Amino acid sequence: MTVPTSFRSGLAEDYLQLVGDSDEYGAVALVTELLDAGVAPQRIMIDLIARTQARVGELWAANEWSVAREHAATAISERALAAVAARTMVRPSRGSITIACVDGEWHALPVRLLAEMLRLDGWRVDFLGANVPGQHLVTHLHQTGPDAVALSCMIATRLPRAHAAITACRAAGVPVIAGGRGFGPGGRYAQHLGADAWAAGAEEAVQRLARNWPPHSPDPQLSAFLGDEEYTYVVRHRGDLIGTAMKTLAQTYPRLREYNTRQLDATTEDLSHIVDFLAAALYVSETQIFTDFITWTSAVLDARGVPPVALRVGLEAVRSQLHDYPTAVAVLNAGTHLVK
Ligand code: B12
Repeated sequence: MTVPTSFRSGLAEDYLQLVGDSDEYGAVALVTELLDAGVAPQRIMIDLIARTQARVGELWAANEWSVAREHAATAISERALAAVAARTMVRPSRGSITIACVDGEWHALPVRLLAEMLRLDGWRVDFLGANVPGQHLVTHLHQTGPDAVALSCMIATRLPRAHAAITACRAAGVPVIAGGRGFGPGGRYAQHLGADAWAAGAEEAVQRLARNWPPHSPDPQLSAFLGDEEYTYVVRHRGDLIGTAMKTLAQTYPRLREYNTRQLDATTEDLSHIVDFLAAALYVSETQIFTDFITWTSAVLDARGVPPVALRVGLEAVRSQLHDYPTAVAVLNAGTHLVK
């Protein structure tokens, strides 16, 4: 049998088409054929399934695929991943690792992929999935005593919860490896929040955990600003900030009065994201959390035909309520400058 070193041309497009057409059997058959042809399961997971998911995200962001189509494609990729995993059992030869998404984090597929990659490398994996509340995670760690915990945060708004979970895991004596794009470029915020290690993706995590684990980490150098007064104010008044901003928008952005219920709901969600990303930026003292979010939101709104002025007045409607909070105002200003 010849072992292909790369996929045939057009394979990625075929797989994208299958998940986009909700063809679950076709997608499972395709990955099974690849395994039968001798392709390494790791390559199928990383180069086909993960890469396609990134493409699905781009298609959703560009408004070419609906949310429903993205959900269906993701559900099929979960099945394809499960099919690969079911056919590649490995006897555990390393320690045990608990894998979880932090509280409020719903991106379970990236960590499912991480789990399967670590299993293939000989780890005994305890996979807890999406949205694991910190105190339940710690109770579980006390009951099971793993050698490591892998925490995922894909959206920066979950960083305060990630910090609580990291702190609690370390206090329970279990070292933490963090990952997911929520931890910022190069995992900068993971270090800031006290994680013992960080990895960009599953392959790097496999390597990182295979050597030098448990790590010898000094006490983390936490920022003095974590959870300061401004952060506390924004979080405590989240509902009021969003509600008042909606009322202000009705005055300052006349088009809002013609919005249907769906558009009004979407606007409320956008304002919620503004407040939540602002809170995360204040928590970690990193304006970039907010400016990255504004860059991303601008592109998403643009693809949906929403003019930049709508985002600008939304930002102003939040800022006008925060006069007494100079850091919050500075962060909002940095975001507003990016809206063309
Ligand atoms: C599917 C999906 C969803 C699904 C998730 C379902 C599921 N079962 O996972 C649902 C519908 C729930 C969802 C919701 C949202 N999503 Co979403 N989602 C995606 C999508 C399309 C694919 C995710 C995926 O499977 N990726 C495949 C994996 C393999 O990608 P990966 O990141 O390379 O994974 C590696 C690393 O992240 C790393 N890693 C991850 N965790 C960990 C942990 C450790 C310890 C380590 C070491 C490594 C590690 O290892 C992984 C494997 O190599 C992405 C697009 C994308 N590019 O990923 C958007 C995306 C992540 N989502 C996004 C957004 C905005 C959201 C929402 C806020 C949307 C909304 N308006 O509600 C919500 C937030 C929900 C929440 N609070 O968690 C944005 C994030 C943008 C940003 N600002 O950062 C993205 C990038 C889409 C986009 N192009 O804009 N989403």
